[in-house]
Amino acid sequence: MTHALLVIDVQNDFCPGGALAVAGGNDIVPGINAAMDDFDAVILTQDWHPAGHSSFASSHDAAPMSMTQMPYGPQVLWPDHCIQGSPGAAFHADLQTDRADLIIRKGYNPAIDSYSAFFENDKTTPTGLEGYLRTRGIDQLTLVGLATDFCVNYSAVDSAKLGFKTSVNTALCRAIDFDGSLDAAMAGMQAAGVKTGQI
Ligand code: VGL
Ligand code: ZN
Repeated sequence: MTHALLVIDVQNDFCPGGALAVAGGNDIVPGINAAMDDFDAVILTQDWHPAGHSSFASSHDAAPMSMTQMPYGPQVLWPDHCIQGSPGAAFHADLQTDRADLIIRKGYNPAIDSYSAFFENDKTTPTGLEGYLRTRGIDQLTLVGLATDFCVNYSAVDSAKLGFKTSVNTALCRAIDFDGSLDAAMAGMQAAGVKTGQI
């Protein structure tokens, strides 16, 4: 098997002090760096929104963390975060980015959010990651990063659905844990056949 480490959204805005800070988001960086040597390939994702993105509460005159209905389904409205080229969108300064074979950006479509590294939130528009993995012969993925209950969860479920052998190392993830989202994410990943735990 060819096994890749998929590092989800370890960016300043998801770390303490950032616009959408995940508690302890920075704590996982040394462990992720150390894990990189254990894999055949290392891939990083980067949440990468244009200013005024449709997932931002500020674009709807709504409160951050409220819900809205998009043409593709319900959507959480987030604080402005990971705006293309901003310091908040940059990777955490200590993350070893030189080791990455591929950096894949997502969320750049103004009208559609993209939690998953594989598909935008309409669940049909591909990012291209699947093709990259298949043409490289990668058939196994371990996911780490931020946030467990959103981008890690959606990416892991899509990965398993696409037939990749998929695990999430929860020791190297941190969650937003908003309105029961972490429990729902853990159950959803397990139901999709994702192996979860301190692996
Ligand atoms: C994420 C909310 C909005 C994530 C990205 O990386 O989990 N969450 N954009
Ligand atoms: Zn985002």
